[in-house]
Amino acid sequence: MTVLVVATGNPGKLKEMQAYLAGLEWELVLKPETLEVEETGATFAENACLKASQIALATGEWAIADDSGLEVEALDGAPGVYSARYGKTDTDRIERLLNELGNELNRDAQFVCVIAIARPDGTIALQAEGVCPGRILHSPRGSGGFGYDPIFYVPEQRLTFAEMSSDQKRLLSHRGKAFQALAPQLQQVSSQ
Ligand code: ITT
Repeated sequence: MTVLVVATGNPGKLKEMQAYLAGLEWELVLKPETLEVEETGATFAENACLKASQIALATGEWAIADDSGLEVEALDGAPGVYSARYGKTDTDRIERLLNELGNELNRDAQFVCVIAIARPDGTIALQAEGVCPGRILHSPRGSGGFGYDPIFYVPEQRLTFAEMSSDQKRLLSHRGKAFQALAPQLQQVSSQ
């Protein structure tokens, strides 16, 4: 089985990525904690490719990275690629977002995720994007998931991501959609 380094330091993402990759012909290995990549890109795609490429080059193995974030319409797309840097903890980030949005009536938002897979020489083999539309609540609801999940409400399900089971979030989420788009190629690449 080919080794695939999962290039994330976010435990919430890691858990979800492991679930999407289970059953494929890859031997999943965690990124060494000390190996960090500076996210200098202006887009999710640039940052996903940067992380996958640099971790692949540093380890000499295949690597997979996820760059994702929340785009809020009334905030002109913020926090976007800065979602992780919007505050120190998940609670701080949620509080800041709710403060900035205040009583704004337009609560429309979307989660975006780009997944990139790099070969051991750092070149990108696969890339896919997934988007999940929703709304920002006025206060958090639910205890599952991670990050902004408690304030991200999906109207069709009448639930926040944090109120969904992991299977439900997996089917609907931005990350789920990116992995669904990658699935056929993932199978091919992993069995080469
Ligand atoms: P790595 O770069 O090490 O993977 P990170 O947390 O820094 O971890 P990003 O730069 O991609 O990752 O930032 C994404 C941020 O967007 C993340 O920290 C969360 O706050 C948020 N986010 C992404 N996907 C999410 C999800 O499914 N649910 C809730 N919040 C999410």
